[in-house]
Amino acid sequence: MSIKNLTLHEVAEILDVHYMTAYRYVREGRLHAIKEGRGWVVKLSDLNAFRKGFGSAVVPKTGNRKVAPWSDRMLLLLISGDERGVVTLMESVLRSGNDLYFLYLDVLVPAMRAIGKKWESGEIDVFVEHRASGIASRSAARVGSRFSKRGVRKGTVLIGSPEGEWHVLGSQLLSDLIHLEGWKIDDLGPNVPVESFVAAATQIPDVVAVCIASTMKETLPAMRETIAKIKKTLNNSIPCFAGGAAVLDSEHAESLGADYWASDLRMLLPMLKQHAIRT
Ligand code: B12
Repeated sequence: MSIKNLTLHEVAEILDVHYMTAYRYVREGRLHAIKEGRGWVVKLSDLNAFRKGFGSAVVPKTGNRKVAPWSDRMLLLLISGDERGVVTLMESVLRSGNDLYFLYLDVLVPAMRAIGKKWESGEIDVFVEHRASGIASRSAARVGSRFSKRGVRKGTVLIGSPEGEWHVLGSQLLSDLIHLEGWKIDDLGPNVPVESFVAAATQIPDVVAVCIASTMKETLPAMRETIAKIKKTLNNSIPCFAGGAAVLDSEHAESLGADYWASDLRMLLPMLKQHAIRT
C-alpha cells in the first residue's frame, strides 16, 4: 500500500520535537521503529500508539507549558456561550507565544471533545453544544483568517465531508492550517454529494490532493463511494487523504480506498508536502 513508513525526520516533525528527541524515544524503546538501511523507519500505527500512550506530554512546545488551563478556560467560556470571551482567550493564547496549531489542536479541539462528553452524559443540554460549536467555528474563522503564508504556491487542496456528515469544525481547522502552509484551499463544507465532489476535483485547477473528513461512521459508505469515483474519474492521479474521528487508522483509511490517513493535522502536513507543486 502507498501509506508509507515514516522516517525519523518525519516523525520528529509530526511530534514537533528535535530529531534527536525522536531518536531517543526509539533508543529507549518507547517508540517502536524498524531499521531500514542506515536509518530507522516508524509505522504510522506505531506512531499513533505512541501518541495515544503519551499524548501531548511528549510535545515540548506544549509539554513545557500547562496545556490544561487554556483548554479548561476555553471549555468554560464555550459552555457559558461567551463568544467575546472565546475570541479574547484565543488572542491571549497566541499572544503568549503559541502558534495556531497549539490554539486549534491543543486548546480548541480538547474543549469541543469535552463538550461532546458532557452532552453524552447529560451534563449539558444539546442547545449548549449547538451554541458552543457555532461560537468555536466563528471565533476560529475570525482569528485564523489572519494567518497565511504569502508568495508560496503549492497547489490546491480540496476539502469536504461526504453526504450526511454535518460536523464541519475539523475540516474548517484543517483548511486554515493547510492554507497557513501555502496551499490554496477549496473547502466544499459538509454534506457534499458524491457527484459534486467529483465535479470539483475535475473542474478546479491545480488540485494536488483531496481531503475527506467523516466524524460519524454512518457517513463512511459515502466517503468510500466519493473516493472511488474521484479516483476512477481522475485515473488515480490525485491522492486522497481520509480523516476525522470515524476513520480509525491507516488500515481503515486504506479499506475506504484512501491513499493516506492522519489522526490530526500535525501528522497530515508532512504527507501532504510530498504532493506540493513547489515546496
Ligand atoms: C459540535 C458537535 C456537533 C455539531 C456540529 C456542528 C458543526 N458545524 O460542526 C452538531 C450539533 C450539528 C452535531 C450533530 C450531531 N452529532 Co455531534 N458532536 C459535536 C462535538 C461536540 C464536537 C465536534 C467537533 O467539532 N470536534 C472538534 C473537531 C476539530 O475534531 P475532529 O472533527 O475529530 O477533527 C480532528 C481530527 O479528527 C482531524 N481531522 C478532522 N477531519 C480530518 C480530515 C482529514 C483528511 C484528516 C487527515 C484529519 C482530519 O483533525 C482534527 C484536529 O485534530 C462532538 C464531540 C467530539 N468528541 O468531537 C460530537 C459528536 C461527534 N457528535 C455526535 C453525534 C451522535 C451527533 C448527532 C448524531 C446527534 C447530536 N445532536 O449530537 C448529530 C449528527 C450530525 C451529522 N449527521 O453529522 C457523537 C458521535 C458519536 C459517534 N462516534 O458516532 C459525538 C462524538 C458526541 C458524543 N460524545 O456522543 N454535533
